[in-house]
This record gives sequence, structure tokens and C-alpha cells, in this order.
Amino acid sequence: MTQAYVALGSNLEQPATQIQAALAALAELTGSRLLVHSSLYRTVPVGYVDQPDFINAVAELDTRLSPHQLLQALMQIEQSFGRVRTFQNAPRVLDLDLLYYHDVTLNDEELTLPHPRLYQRGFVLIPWAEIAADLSLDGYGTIGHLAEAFADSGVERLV
Ligand code: PH2
Ligand code: MG
Ligand code: MG
Repeated sequence: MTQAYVALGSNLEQPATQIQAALAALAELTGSRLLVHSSLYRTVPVGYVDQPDFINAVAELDTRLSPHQLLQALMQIEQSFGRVRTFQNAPRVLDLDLLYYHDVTLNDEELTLPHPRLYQRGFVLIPWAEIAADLSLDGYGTIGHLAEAFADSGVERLV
């Protein structure tokens, strides 16, 4: 079994409900176990800003799937939630991004690991730091350290 982290995001059709349902779907994933997940966070949109706030969270899995198998499984869950791909950073019912797959670095047409944009994203780093502050990414330090730069980035933990 291999440790992997997945970022969850939604800003359409009752986002908090979508994220809760997505966590339940991850818990049911074949060949994997959902070990822990962060709280849900309300976050201001980054990139394309003229869209509703997001709900974001991060989950830790233990998986027998390869990185590409896991990516396919995540995309199937997105589709089953009615994800429609329009333009980059568009509003979405569900986004599941593979952030990290234990020690694997990889870059092909389908997948880059670790996720190439995680370092600039408070909506990923702050929830991730809640469950894996001491995890160290080669050349970047720990998730907890990376998250510190995003203290005032519009990422609010929901109780
Ligand atoms: N996802 C994006 C672009 N911008 N902003 C927030 N707050 N949360 C997201 O999940 C998000 C975003 C592309 O995947
Ligand atoms: Mg994304
Ligand atoms: Mg995505």
C-alpha cells in the first residue's frame, strides 16, 4: 500500500454537500483506504476570480492503485458527480487532484507529481497542513512551513 494525498474542491450545487459525498466515494474506492481527511474550508477563488467561493479539503489514502490508476479512478468519481469540463479554472461540481504519491516524481501528458501548482495554493496547503504538517516535499520543506505563507489568503476553516 502506498500513501497518497488528494485535494478536493467544489463551488457549485451545494459545495459542502458535494465534498462530504466525495469523501464517502473516496472511502469506497477499490484497492484503497481513506485514512484521514482535513476539515472543510471555505476559500476565495484563485486564478479565475469571478465565480463563487469554493469548499476545499485534503484527504490521505493508502492505495494499491498505481498513480495513473488512481488518477483514472479520481476522474471517474468527478464524472459520476456530473463534472463538465468547459475552460481552465471554471466553476465545478467536483475537482479531485492527486497532490502526492509517496516519493514518486513524474511528469507525462496525463500526470505531474507532486502536483505542480500546490506550492502556490493556500486552499491546498492550509487543509493539507492540518493533517500532514510534517510531510516534507523535496526542495520545498514541510507542508506546515509552506502553508505559513498563506495565513491571510482567504482560507477559512469551517467548524
Ligand atoms: N481550483 C482551481 C482554481 N482556483 N480556487 C479555490 N479557492 N479552490 C479551488 O479548488 C480552485 C481555485 C483549479 O482547480
Ligand atoms: Mg484543481
Ligand atoms: Mg483537477
